[in-house]
Amino acid sequence: MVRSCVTISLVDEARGGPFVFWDDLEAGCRAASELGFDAVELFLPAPEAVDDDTLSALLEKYKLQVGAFGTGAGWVIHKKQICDPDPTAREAAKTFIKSIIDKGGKYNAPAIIGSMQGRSGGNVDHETAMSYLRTALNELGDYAAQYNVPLIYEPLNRYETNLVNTIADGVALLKTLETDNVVLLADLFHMNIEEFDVPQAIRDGKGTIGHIHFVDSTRQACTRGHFDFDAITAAIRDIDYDGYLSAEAFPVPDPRETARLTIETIRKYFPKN
Ligand code: LER
Ligand code: MN
Repeated sequence: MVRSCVTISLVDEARGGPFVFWDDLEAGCRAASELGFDAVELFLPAPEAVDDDTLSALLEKYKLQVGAFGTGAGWVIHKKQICDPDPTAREAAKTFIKSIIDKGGKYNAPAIIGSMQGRSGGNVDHETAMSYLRTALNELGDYAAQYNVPLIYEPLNRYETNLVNTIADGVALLKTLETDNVVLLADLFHMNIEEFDVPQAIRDGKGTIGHIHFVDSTRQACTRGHFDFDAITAAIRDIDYDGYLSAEAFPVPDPRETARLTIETIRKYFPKN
């Protein structure tokens, strides 16, 4: 069953980024719950930014799950990436991601690797960068398995990485891994830039897509762009997707309206019985 999710960012350095609710975890959870979301996707500056008792109490109070924890703060605040030329820095990047995986383990929530993947360039040629990426995904995928959750890897558009830009390249990458515990994140915003045909790319990702950033072509809420959600949701249904549709969107015109339009679109195509 498809489940609904909305982002909450507590990362000051990510301001201006595509997150719906900001700064106040309880206010975000309250709004998510009032609007009928199943879960929240959390962007924390570091795992200890929210203590476990506080988070557990909020989830219980507002009847929410955590859909996933983002690791983007590892890049925007701590400047750690898994393709760094310096081996010590690569290890530090993996250590940060492990700390987010540990945090998620308490909530049955996977971690997402997006901007922390980095890119090739400078002293790191493409093949070397891909080998660093594979090494990290193997290690971190196996690490996440102790919590019975996958590790989520996100192809990004060409302006954010030059490693993996499409779902097809993501599928090919997964085939080269030793671990079977990594899934792909299909972010419709990145796909709008990189894919020939977004619904077909979703179909081609069948069996590998474990999380979806559900957003319109403008990176605003569904209906505030030119996507054909009839076609996109038909593809999501065709692949028997049963993960989260998560609103990672600019809060335009405001956070609540962004969340409302997202859940309205989710409910239109995936009504609750
Ligand atoms: C994160 O989910 C994402 O989509 C990236 O664009 C953030 O840099
Ligand atoms: Mn995304």
